[in-house]
Amino acid sequence: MTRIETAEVVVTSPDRNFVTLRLTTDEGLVGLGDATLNGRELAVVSYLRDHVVPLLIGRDPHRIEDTWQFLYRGAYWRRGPVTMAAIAAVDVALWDLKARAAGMPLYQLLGGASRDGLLAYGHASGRDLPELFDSVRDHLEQGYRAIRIQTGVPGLKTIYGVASNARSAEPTGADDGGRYDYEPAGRGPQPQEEDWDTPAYLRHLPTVFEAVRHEFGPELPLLHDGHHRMTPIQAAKLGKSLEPYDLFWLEDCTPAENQQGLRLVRQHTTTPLAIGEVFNTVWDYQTLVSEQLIDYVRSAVTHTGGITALRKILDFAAQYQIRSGIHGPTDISPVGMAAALHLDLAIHNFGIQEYMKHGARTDEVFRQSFRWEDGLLHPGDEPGLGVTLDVDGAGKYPYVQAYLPYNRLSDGTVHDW
Ligand code: GCO
Ligand code: MG
Repeated sequence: MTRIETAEVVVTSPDRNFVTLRLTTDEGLVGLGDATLNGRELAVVSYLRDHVVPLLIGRDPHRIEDTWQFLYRGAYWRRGPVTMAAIAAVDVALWDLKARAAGMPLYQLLGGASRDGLLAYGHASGRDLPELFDSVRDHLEQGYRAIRIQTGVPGLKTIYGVASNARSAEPTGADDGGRYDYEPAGRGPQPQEEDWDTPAYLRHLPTVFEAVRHEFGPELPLLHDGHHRMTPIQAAKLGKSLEPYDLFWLEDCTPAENQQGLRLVRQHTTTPLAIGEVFNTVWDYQTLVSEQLIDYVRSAVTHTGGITALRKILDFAAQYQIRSGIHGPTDISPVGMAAALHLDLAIHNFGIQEYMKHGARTDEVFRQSFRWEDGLLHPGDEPGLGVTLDVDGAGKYPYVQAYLPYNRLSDGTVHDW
C-alpha cells in the first residue's frame, strides 16, 4: 500500500497570496491542492499545518472519500470557509495524486470529457461607458465568447469590480499589458473603504446594459455581479429592469445565506440567477436548488470542500436543470482553477467557467497545462491536474498582508461588500 510521506503548506505571494498543500507519497508522486481564502489566508494555513497535516502522514492517498469524511465528520465542528478550504486542499491533492498514479488527466477519472472545450467569461469593466466599451472590445479581441459587465455609478468613487486605475498596477501583476485589473484585495495593514448607494446603482445599471446592447448587439452573452448588496425586493426590481437586455446571469443579487429571500426575487423576474461563491457546503444550497430558485451554482472547488463535495452539489443541482458556473477569479490559484476545469469538462450540467488571467509571476511559480483556444478553455492532457509548483520560485515571494475592502453608505453605515 502506498502512503503519504510528507505534507507541506506552501505560502507564496507572486502577484497575490496563495496557499497550496503539497503532498508527496512514498512512491515519489506529488499532489497539489489550493487552500487560498482571500484576506484570511493564514487561518487556513494554521488549520492545515497545526491540525490536518499530522493526520495525513502515513495515510493511504487512494482513500479519497474516506479521508474527506474523516476530516469533515472527525473535526466535529462542521462547515465554514476555513474548514472547507482546508478539506478542499487535501481532497484536490488526493485527486491529483490518484490521476498521476493512473497516468491520466484528472477529468478521465471523473468520467471522461462530456464536451470538447469550456465556455468561459472574462471581466470587462470601466468607470464610465467609453472605458467599459474599450474593455469589452479588448475581451472580444482576446477571444472571449461571454463577458461580465461592471461599471462605476455616478456619485460613487470606488466600487467593486471596477478598476480604479485604467492601467493594471501592482499587486496583481501587471506588467502583462492587461488594461483592467480589478483585483480587490489590497496589500497593506488595513482594508480599503469603498462607498455604496443601492438606489443610485438601481437607477444607473439598466442604462449601462442598454448602451452595451446597443453597441455590441443582442447575441453576446452578458453577465453581471451584484456582489450581495441588495435586499430581495431591490434584487427583484433589478432583475425585472434588466430583462430587456437578456443577461446570461445576474450573480449574488442578495446575501443568499437567507435562502428564502430568493423566493421573492424569483417570483418577480425571469433574469437567470447565479449564487454561491461564498457558500461552502451543499446545505447552503438546499432550498435554492430543491425549489429551483437559482439557475447556476457559483461555488469554487477551493471553498466547498474540493472535487468530492462540489461534484455532489452539482449532481444534486443537475436533477433540477441547474448548471455550473464555477468561481474563477484571481484569488483561485492555478491549482484551484485546474481542479475546476477538470470537473467542468467531465460533468453533464456544465454552464460556464469564470476566467481571469493570473499575473506573469504567478504563471512562473505555478506551471500550468490548460489551453485557451478560440474562447474555450481545456484542462489539457497532462497526468493529474496538470499543474506543477516551483517550490524554490514560490519561496522568493513571502506572504504579504492583504485585505478585501468593505463598504460604507453615505451616512457612514457599514454595508455588504
Ligand atoms: C467573482 C467574485 C470575486 C470576489 C473575490 C473575493 O465573481 O469573481 O465576486 O470577484 O469578489 O473572489 O475574494
Ligand atoms: Mg462574484
